[in-house]
Amino acid sequence: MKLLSEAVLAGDRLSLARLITGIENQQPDAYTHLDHLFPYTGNAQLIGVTGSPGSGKSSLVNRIAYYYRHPDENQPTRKVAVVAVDPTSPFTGGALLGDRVRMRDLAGDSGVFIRSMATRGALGGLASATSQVVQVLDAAGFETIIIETVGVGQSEIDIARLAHTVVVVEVPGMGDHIQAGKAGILEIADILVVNKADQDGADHTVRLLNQMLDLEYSQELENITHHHQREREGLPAEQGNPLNQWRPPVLKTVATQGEGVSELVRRLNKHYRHLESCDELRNREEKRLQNEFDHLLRDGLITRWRNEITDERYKDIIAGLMKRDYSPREAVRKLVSMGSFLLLT
Ligand SMILES: Nc1nc2c(ncn2[C@@H]2O[C@H](COP(=O)(O)OP(=O)(O)OP(=O)(O)O)[C@@H](O)[C@H]2O)c(=O)[nH]1
Ligand SMILES: [Mg+2]
Repeated sequence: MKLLSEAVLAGDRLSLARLITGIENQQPDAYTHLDHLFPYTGNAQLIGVTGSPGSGKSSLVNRIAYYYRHPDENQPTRKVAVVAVDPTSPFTGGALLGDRVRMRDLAGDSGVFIRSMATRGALGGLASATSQVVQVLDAAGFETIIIETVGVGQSEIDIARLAHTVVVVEVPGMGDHIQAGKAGILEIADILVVNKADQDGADHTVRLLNQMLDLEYSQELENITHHHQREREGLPAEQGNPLNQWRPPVLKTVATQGEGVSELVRRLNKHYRHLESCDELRNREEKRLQNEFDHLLRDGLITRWRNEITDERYKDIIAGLMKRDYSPREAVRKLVSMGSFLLLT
């Protein structure tokens, strides 16, 4: 039973691909292998790359991966995996244009593994499937795992939460778009990239983004002043130490030429060290695991409850709600406090 997960641990690529397919298809034995692999996870640096369609994410991810494989002198090479998640595409299997581009540069390198994933059913399912695929790659010894996803909607935010560092890719001349998507960008970006900097208006977009960040972080600055004042007065630090704040840098890249990529990788690594130094790495990991556990627990309890009661009983409960005999919240409270899921009075 353990064979497949052992082969994955030993670095067998075919087994790795098979297990990922099993997870995508929600095969029960794939989950058993995932359980075997769990003790070997938690080591990889996870990078999320998101942005509008066509902004150059795949080209950039390709360059980042290549850079980790061929770093500047005195830097160790790293094994890199790429998971390209496309919430809008019903297809899967590595047929995306970006992947073909990638294949050309990175083909034949056993230190690189690239995989595309697409929507199957609910988006929440996609986020958890991505999380599981990342766990497999982590256990398989990939030191850096890049998760690429389109847009900045809720599904991307869920996927972004998996990553230690989130890169949001913009392109020149997106002023109005930036205004509209401001909240989403600021919520998730650790690093902002203006790609296609070979096109007009790149500097303008960089300025816009910096202004946006200045507004956001002037508040942080006040918090820091407040923090120092408390320190001088010998008062204990308040929760959420503002000195832990990271102001996202805004970088320019030309992904097609590889310009700006070494600086981007330098900042990626710097952000990772920043997370380490303020214990944020542990906090994020804890939050992530807690989230996953809560989700599974909820799913598990719902499944168990639905297996225990008949469809008729379920309809009765809903009918009670329709008659306003009890509210949904009251119904849940009663069902849960009774320990048995069978009765509702
Ligand atoms: N001029 C210019 N073109 C670029 C640059 N980066 C990417 N492109 C081009 O932009 C197009 C889209 O690039 P992709 O890397 O596929 O963009 P993407 O964001 O992954 O696209 P989707 O996955 O479809 O959302 C391609 O034709 C690239 O060659 C750049 O820095 N400058
Ligand atoms: Mg792409």
